[in-house]
Amino acid sequence: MENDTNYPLLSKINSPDDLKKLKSDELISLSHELREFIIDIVSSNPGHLGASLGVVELTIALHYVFNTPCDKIIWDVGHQAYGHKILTGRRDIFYTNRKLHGISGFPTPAESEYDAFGVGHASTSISAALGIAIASKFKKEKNRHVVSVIGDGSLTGGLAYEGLNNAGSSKANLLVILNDNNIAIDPNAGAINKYLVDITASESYNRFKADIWNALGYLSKIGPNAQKYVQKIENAVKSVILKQSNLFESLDFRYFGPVDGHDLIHLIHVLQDLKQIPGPKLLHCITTKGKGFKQAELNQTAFHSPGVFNKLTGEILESKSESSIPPRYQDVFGETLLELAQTNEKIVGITPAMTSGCSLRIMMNALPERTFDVGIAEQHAVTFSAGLAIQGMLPFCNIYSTFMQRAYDQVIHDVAIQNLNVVFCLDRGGLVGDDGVTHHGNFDLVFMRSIPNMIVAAPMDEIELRNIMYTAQLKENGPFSIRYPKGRGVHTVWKKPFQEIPVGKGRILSEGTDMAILSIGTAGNLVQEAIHKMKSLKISITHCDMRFVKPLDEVLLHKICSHFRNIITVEDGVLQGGFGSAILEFIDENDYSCKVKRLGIPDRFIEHGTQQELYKQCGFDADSIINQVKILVEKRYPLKVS
Ligand SMILES: Cc1ncc(C[n+]2csc(CCOP(=O)(O)OP(=O)(O)O)c2C)c(N)n1
Repeated sequence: MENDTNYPLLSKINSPDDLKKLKSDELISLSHELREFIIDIVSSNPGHLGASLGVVELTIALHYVFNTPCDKIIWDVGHQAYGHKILTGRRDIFYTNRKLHGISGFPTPAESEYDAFGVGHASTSISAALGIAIASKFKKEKNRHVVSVIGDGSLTGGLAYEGLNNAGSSKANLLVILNDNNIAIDPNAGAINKYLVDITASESYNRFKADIWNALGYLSKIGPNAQKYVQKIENAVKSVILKQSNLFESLDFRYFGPVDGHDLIHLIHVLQDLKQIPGPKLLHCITTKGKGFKQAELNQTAFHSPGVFNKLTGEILESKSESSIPPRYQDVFGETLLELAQTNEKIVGITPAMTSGCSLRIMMNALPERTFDVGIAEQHAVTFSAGLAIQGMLPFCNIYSTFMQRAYDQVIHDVAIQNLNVVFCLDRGGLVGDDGVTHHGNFDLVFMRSIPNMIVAAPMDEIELRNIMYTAQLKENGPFSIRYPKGRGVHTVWKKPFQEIPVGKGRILSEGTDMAILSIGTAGNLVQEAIHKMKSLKISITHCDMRFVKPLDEVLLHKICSHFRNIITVEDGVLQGGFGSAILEFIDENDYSCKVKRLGIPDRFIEHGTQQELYKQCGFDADSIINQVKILVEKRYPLKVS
């Protein structure tokens, strides 16, 4: 890209050192180029857009002022770090973002020394930054600065407060930048959001701010005495602070701002000044999500992660609601829950900040008083559901499988021990594709099946999903978990009348004589594809969709295990302790001598790629299943018992 005429400045930035050579007006031109570059690439190679556009100036200012990679910048979630990646040596490979073997969509230390901490889940940056700052103290790296950049949405997560609480008392050198764009993916929920709006609009705070900035303007010139002057100002405005009772000040942070996060030159001056102030401090930056791309500013939720779009018109090109193609699982969940809630008034819907992502939006629009977006707060979502349930409501608590990892104790302690009727709908179960390692929902079958009282269901398609959701609300079942994947189902006509599915009852999809394949969830569709492709091979297979990992359909399993010597299990989840392991346990406990080959996700972290590419990589796409069948046949195991 050297000397690219479209990007005359950006094409010369190979590391933050190059950035530091630019003059003020060039830095501003660079911010325009960086924005254009992100829009250009993300329009054809989809990823997160709005968040990165919103922090273009902040990104340039941070790398201009701080000495990265020695100084550490920790991006919360990391979906806003495209500019950071491009400025830190990954410009020419940015087109591989989120693709198989390409760069990750999130900061990843293994990818670059500029990625100070691996992220993907929200609200971790303050705790991580504090750890890094304290470690630097131990290592006597006195000049290292540590910066956490956290959004107002991520500040709704409890972990952020645990970090603030600890950091405030630690006196560690730590700068938290609150990137406040007044939205998460959907409009931000909760009282913190209101607090941030209030503090931004507050007159006395603006006066306080003016005092601080006047002093800071002075600080640039006085350098080493900065601490003394800040102390003075603090004393002078203490009464204002106390009256205002600033949340961050009360946690022993020095609060600065709010500042305009798009005024690059001012931002640079502010950061240079803050560099001289020791201890924990927070800079409140106001930004616009999607800044500089009109459609992204106007429709911030859709442009959080828009898919392919026309970079000139802003039209999103991948239609998300065509009737001629199977529906997205998330929409099946959303529409089905509304249908059920309309006849069962105990049902309430809960999401931790994924109202659009999980399509709870459908119920929220129709029944707003029975639908709750609780912020990025998975632990709270679960315990809140438990509270609702103990009073006789029936919460459908929808949490992406990967984010449910956060709330494991709440599931056990607050729901399962009390055997409460909470239906956990785990969206994005299994390999999610391009979001990669931090977002795959690979562990839920394992961690849910080990909890007493928990029913663990994984429907194979969208009709089954509807029927299992219907079943879950028919009677008091105790905790009931239903997992389904990212992406689309297999039927174009799916809104069929509800049918109850007996809990723990699997189904036989095809009957054959050579071997049995047992599958759970949507991996069953890969088995069906394999069987279809194998027709010419004349291998005759029984395929069971087990539907439930717990309770297992023991009647069906006795039948299968007494009839077949060779069994293959297939799951879109980790093999260690998962569905296949449950089958092995059954075989062992019942003294069967079947040989079981388990296909699923191996014991390593899986990176990004399309779902199909990753199924293949893990060895359970249709072709891998066929290969496994052939291997078993070729090994000439006796195919049937006796
Ligand atoms: C624990 C967890 N829950 C949910 C998400 C999904 N998620 C990704 S970005 C995001 C919104 C973050 O909002 P904010 O911090 O304000 O950043 P913005 O996108 O507005 O820049 C959410 C909910 C996540 N990454 N981690």
